Amino acid sequence: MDKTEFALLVIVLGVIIGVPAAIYYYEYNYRPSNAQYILIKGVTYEGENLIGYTGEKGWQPDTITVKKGETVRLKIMSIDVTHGFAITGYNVSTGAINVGESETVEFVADKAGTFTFYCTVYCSPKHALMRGKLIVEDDAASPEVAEEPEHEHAEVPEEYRGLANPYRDDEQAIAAGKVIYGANCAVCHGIDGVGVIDFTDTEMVEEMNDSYWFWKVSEGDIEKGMPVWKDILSEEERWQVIAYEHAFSHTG
Ligand code: HEC
Ligand SMILES: [Cu+2]
Repeated sequence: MDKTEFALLVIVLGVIIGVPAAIYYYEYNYRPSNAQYILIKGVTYEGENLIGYTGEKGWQPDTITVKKGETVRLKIMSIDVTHGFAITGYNVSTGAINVGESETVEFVADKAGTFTFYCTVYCSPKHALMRGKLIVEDDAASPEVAEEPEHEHAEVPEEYRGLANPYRDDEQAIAAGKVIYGANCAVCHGIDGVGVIDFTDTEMVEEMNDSYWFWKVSEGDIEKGMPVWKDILSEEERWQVIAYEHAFSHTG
């Protein structure tokens, strides 16, 4: 092989290997994806073990806004301790994410509205505060239509009818309910009872009788993102937490 032949070979090989490599590199790193890409960092509120970290706590950012129909790609990163990420109303959940690691989830924002995202791993005593909002805007809808949908209360099924809360105004039970609420419910319903719905709204709360509360808390509402509690909380605990939730609309 003389010098010219060798040079030619190098060029040919360079093209054969280089072109696909360049295309792959471009596709992977630069090609404008039509997915809306958002990085969300999880930082626990009890950050004593966070040497050198001076940023904000909780989910960063804690509000994300996308357009209806858009493909959304979220990269969730645990900054300090293990967190998990899920969105109510959307079938999005990462499972546990170890410190310094990240998980990427992709979904199509096909439902307009405001959805709560929250931490699924107990990360500190303030775990319940680890939540944020996904706002899916619907450009097509007029402002009136985009307003909060009418909040309707479905009919209680037979097996849950005619129940009465044995602890309605029982101070001790309400105190016990407060603890249960903080650990299990506040993540979506808010420490102050204002979250996915407003438990301080007396009119709305009055529409729900004890049977209704007990049914909803026991069986949940998977469609809307309310978990099932009957296998997690005893009957007594469910009534206690209901007694506590009820107090939001009477003391506030
Ligand atoms: C993962 C988030 C999440 C958690 C945790 C959660 N809820 Fe809910 N809950 C929801 C959603 C979403 C709804 C439906 C809101 C709606 O009707 O628009 C709901 C609805 C309810 C309702 C019915 C309200 C109505 O008007 O129909 C009750 C009662 C309720 N939750 C109680 C609880 C209690 C008690 C706990 C804790 C044991 C709890 N929730 C924990 C998300 C959650
Ligand atoms: Cu957490």
